[in-house]
Amino acid sequence: MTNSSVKFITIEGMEGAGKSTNLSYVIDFFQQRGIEFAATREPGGTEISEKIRHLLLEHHTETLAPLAELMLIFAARAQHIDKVIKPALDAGQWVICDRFTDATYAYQGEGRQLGGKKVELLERFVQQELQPDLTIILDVPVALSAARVEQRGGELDRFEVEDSDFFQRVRDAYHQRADAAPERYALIDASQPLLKVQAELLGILERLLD
Ligand code: T5A
Repeated sequence: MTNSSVKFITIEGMEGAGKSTNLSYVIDFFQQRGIEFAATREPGGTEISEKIRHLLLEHHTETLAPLAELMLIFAARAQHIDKVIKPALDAGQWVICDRFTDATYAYQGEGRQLGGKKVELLERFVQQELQPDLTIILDVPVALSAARVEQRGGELDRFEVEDSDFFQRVRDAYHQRADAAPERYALIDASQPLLKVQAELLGILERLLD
């Protein structure tokens, strides 16, 4: 991967890992350098995909079948790719996305135990050749993730009520993906103080543009 080919960056990690906080840092970095980019998120990023996001995060009186959840995530993603990601990349802009398909491998594949094969099948169907060029994983232990969510307060969404075994599987899946393709992933220890996390992030971004 040459630096000039990097365009599509995704930020991953568990609840409270600091994705939103550090996405703002990445946005500032790009703005200060006058680089054109689109910042977006999943599930969501378009009017319709945000409606699907609500369906996914809200509690319902009936349970959402894991396979239905998976299909909704890829429906939102198909719309997001068509309306936001592809047009931005085609226009020569960078795309910085808060979560993408690595989250599906982690949460649906392993958290919900649907397995990676189903995710892979839909990934190929929906994304075709599209893959992030760089995925930054903000890694925190399960207990710290839970503590940050609790500290934030407010109502827990449909994922946040899952138990620690679910989140341990999610974390393990992120590690396995990073280990399997180190050239595509940058894993940052996000249990460090924010300034240290951002110093590592800065190093990664500077190397990208070097
Ligand atoms: N999902 C998503 C799937 O199941 N499959 C999929 O394919 C996709 C795409 C979406 C949910 O959808 C699921 C996964 C998720 O459950 P989301 O909108 O991405 O959720 O939101 P969350 O991960 O729930 O977002 P959070 O806001 O909880 O976490 P963030 O964004 O990682 O954390 P952030 O930046 O808001 O920080 C949380 C708190 O920690 C502090 C911050 O100040 C803040 O208070 N903090 C730190 N404190 C100390 N040291 C640091 N280094 C800190 N970094 C942040």
